[in-house]
Amino acid sequence: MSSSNKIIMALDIEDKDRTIDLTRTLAKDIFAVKVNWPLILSAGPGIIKDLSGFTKVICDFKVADIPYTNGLITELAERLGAWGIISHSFTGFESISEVVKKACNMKVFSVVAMSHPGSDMINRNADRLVEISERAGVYGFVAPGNNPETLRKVRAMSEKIIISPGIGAQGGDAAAAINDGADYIIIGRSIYESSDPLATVETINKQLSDNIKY
Ligand code: BMP
Repeated sequence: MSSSNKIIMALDIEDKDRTIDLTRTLAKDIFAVKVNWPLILSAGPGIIKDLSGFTKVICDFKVADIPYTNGLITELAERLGAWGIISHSFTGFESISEVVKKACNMKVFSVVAMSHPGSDMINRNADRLVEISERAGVYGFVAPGNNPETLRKVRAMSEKIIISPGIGAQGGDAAAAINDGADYIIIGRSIYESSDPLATVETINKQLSDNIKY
């Protein structure tokens, strides 16, 4: 539809054909798709290339290893055609730096806070994680769209792109997350489990254009 599309579609599904169909159908109304281990492990890594024919693909690999291994994972994701990659940052400056170094043209998003119950351990360190990620030169952050206080804190610390999960199935509201500082919202189940995913995306896009305050 337009470059103002703000939905990143989380494809945590295992059916390769359905994934391709969904992406083809939704591509013009979303910003990107996000692929995670359930899809990669069931459909195989070639799905990244398949989907990148329709839209941008963000590999949600939550990279969290020593710098050397992080570098290998990053190079492979780039070779498979990913537009972006999600890495953890709690592993430290050297580890996240290696992802940035090996990413070349890929955008690196660093997880600085999470959306699930029990994520307080990582969330209370969000400011340190933002600081090392900024220093490493990441493109943007992952911060929770269902936790306004933490999301606003991350937004106050940086002007970089923030992508926010936790919308719908995890209780967050799409427009509220954008108003709290997210640039894009990550949504999975409430779209792909709905009876009409395209109509659901169109409804969310309308809610966003009606309710975003700039
Ligand atoms: P759903 O809308 O179905 O809850 O999906 C959210 C997606 O965002 C999942 O792919 C999940 O792995 C991811 N995610 C999350 O839910 N919370 C986080 O803090 C970080 C994530 O990447």
